[in-house]
Amino acid sequence: MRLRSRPGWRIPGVWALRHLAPALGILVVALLAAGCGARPWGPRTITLTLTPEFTMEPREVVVRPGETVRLVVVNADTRLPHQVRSAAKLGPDLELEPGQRQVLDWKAPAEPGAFPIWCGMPGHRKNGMVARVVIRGER
Ligand SMILES: [Cu+2]
Repeated sequence: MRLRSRPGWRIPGVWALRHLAPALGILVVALLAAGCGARPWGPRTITLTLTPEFTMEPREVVVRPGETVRLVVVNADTRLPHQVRSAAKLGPDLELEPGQRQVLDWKAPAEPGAFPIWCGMPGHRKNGMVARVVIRGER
């Protein structure tokens, strides 16, 4: 008696569907995920987190000259208020209550440069509550 393969496996179209559909699904998901990072309809979002360990995360924020970004500042400390201060040219000073979150659309200066930002609460800057905003790249 001859062994017969299952009918579905003989038809190339069905084979292709069975084998390629999952791969296509992954590709579509990957493209969608990538698309979310570079939304053409709004500024990209940068999250700056103020931590109970007296740090700012990330330590460095890189933006293009004149770029507008949606800045989400999160005070992840549930006990203490923290601040984000900088040279006046960079932007407004912020103060966040414990657990508070502020969202602002912020436009980077037009000239390249590097600016420190820090928490102005007594002793916090000295304890490492600092970061750097770097403006570089194409306008
Ligand atoms: Cu602080």
